Amino acid sequence: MGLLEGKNILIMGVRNKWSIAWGIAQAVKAQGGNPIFTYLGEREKEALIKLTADMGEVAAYACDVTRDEDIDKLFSEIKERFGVLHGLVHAIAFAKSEDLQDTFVNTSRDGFTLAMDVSVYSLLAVSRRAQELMTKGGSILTLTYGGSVRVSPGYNIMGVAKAALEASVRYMAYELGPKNIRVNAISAGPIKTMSAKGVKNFSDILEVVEQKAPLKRNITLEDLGGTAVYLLSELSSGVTSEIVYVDSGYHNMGV
Ligand code: NAD
Ligand code: IMJ
Repeated sequence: MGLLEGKNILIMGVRNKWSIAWGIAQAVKAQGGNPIFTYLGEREKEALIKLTADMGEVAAYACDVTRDEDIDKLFSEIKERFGVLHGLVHAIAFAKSEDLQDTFVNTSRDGFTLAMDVSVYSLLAVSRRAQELMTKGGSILTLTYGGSVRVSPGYNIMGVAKAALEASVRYMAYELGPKNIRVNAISAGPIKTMSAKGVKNFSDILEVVEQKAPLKRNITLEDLGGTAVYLLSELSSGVTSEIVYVDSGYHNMGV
């Protein structure tokens, strides 16, 4: 028996085979869970079809989280087809690339709003609908980065967005706890995905982790998948409002 046998788990944020959401989806599937996917646009749809080719029949829905109509449609389709939802994985973030290059103080009002909308508000927007379908309790999981609590040069507005995301996890955990819906975040160490592409000196960052972190290596999609399964399953039944670091222990090091 798998740890997620018979559980319907909505996974938002698969873009390609390097995506953290894809690593989590594979781990969910391996534990007998039923992943339900969303994708952003046609390009992502193609990639998702290829990736899930050997998973048998999988449900996949288009959803741009900046559009309320997309989110409403998604949850009415899930309600009709599956009835109950047990888990939700939110692995979505976006900021304008110029806001990840220029200095933080120069962030435009537009750029600030967009990053907060896609990377933070979307968690509330989808969780509000998801809770209605989590009639047997549930587990909501999002992805954050240590740039929320320490300065990671260039992370800029995303650091501020992740701080707001982590605070949102705590407020939502408090509000949804009475319904036995848990809300947690994984704070992942740096990992080479499309969202890390173009980050200045990313390979230097990976090297620093390898040298300094207790585990002396970078994290993998399998590391993230394992912790995600734990947080989505009954193994973590007493855990909510937590920011769980999966970063080889890097965040606990001093000089
Ligand atoms: P990724 O690029 O594979 O995933 C990001 C996803 O966000 C993509 O699937 C993209 O389609 C989706 N997205 C962007 N705008 C959207 C919108 N408007 N509506 C719906 N979906 C939208 O990169 P990833 O690294 O797997 O990122 C997943 C999460 O992990 C993000 O929250 C990221 O901040 C977080 N994270 C990444 C790292 C890292 O080093 N890669 C570290 C810690 C946390
Ligand atoms: C992103 C920017 C700057 C420094 C960074 C990152 N470091 C790491 C990341 C050190 C690890 C990756 N990360 C944790 C993210 O959350 C990335 C989010 C992101 C990335 C892009 C790149 C392309 C784009 N918009 C983006 N929006 C959000 O146009």
